[in-house]
Amino acid sequence: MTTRTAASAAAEAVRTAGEEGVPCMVMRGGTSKGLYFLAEDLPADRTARDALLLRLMGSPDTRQIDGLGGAHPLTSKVAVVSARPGGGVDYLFLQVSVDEATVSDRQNCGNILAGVGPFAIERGLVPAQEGTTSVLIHMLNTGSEALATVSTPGRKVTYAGDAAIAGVPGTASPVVLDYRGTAGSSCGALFPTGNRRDEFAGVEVTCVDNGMPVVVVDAAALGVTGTESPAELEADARLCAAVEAVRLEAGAAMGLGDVTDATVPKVCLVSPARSGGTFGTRCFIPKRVHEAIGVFAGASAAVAWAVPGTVIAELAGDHGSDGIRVEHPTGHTDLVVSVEVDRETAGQDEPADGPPHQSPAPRVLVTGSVRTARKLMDGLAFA
Ligand code: NQM
Repeated sequence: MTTRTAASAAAEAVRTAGEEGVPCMVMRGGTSKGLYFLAEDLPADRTARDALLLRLMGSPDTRQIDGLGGAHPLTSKVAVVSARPGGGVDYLFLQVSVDEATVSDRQNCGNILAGVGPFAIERGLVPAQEGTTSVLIHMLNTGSEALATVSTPGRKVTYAGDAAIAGVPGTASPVVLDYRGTAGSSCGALFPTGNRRDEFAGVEVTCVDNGMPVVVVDAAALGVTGTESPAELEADARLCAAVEAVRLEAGAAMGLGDVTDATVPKVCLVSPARSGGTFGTRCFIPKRVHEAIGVFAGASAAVAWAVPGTVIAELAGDHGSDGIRVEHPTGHTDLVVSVEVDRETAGQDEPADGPPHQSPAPRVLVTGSVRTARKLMDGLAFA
């Protein structure tokens, strides 16, 4: 399509959606909130689709006052879902920028993912079973998969339940998620630089990708404790500049190219646990600081913690356990992350003489979490 035709297709898509509306479900997924669409209800042309989504969200505008977005990256998200030939569903995650006219598919979102199973059942893409229904979700952003188990008593999705997740008031029905193929799914390798430690912009880091490209840094190395609030961290201009300098160098070394305008990699400041968890986190996503932590960002940081030789491997915690409690600004996220490592030799320097260690590369065996989701509104969205 020429630029001119793409622009007029975009204008036409927005005009039609302004008059007729677009079928849309608003859901909370985990600690995020977003708009869920069937792919067939959005324009197939990308320029037209993005123009429509920007208009629906009210972007660009720091308040998103003329749209459905919540004026924060965590509430300016979109799931596009369709039946997958051969079974299950396809899920494309789109991050709609709040204050810029951009829509990005460069990252996945494990929180919005929590609503995809319920949405797919509600829209009839997957038949509900008695009791629980499993939905195999193919995550298009990373090419990995999630098996979501959704409560469906009486063959109907139920959102009421007794599962609590930190960062969300009250309780809701659990959505149990098992992930497959997350290791290296964005960057091609679990440790994308080939190292367990690197130095970027004068700071020692570990670059890791277990579903999300993450640069893990010991908070102390950046002169903070890791207990500061997101607002305090965002107000610290020195810190934000240091984080961004590290991120730009790390992103290139992780094979992500120039990440100036990209939402990945995230930079996760890690510190000792303070409330009985495994370790504490403050996650730059990347300009704002997460009020909790992304599921895949947490699962990636967990790998860094579990593997000897990384910048946070020495943090306290039971390294024999697969249950990992990631502390964050509004509580904690429980994850199951099991990594096979050779603890005797992994991370050690190669011997100066004699044959190199034959220790196998760490292998992620299991990654899983429990999230909740809630249907907030189902109807037509007007552009
Ligand atoms: O890491 C926000 C979130 C996310 C990402 C972000 C996420 C994940 O909604 O799996 O879900 O990091 O931009 O928590």
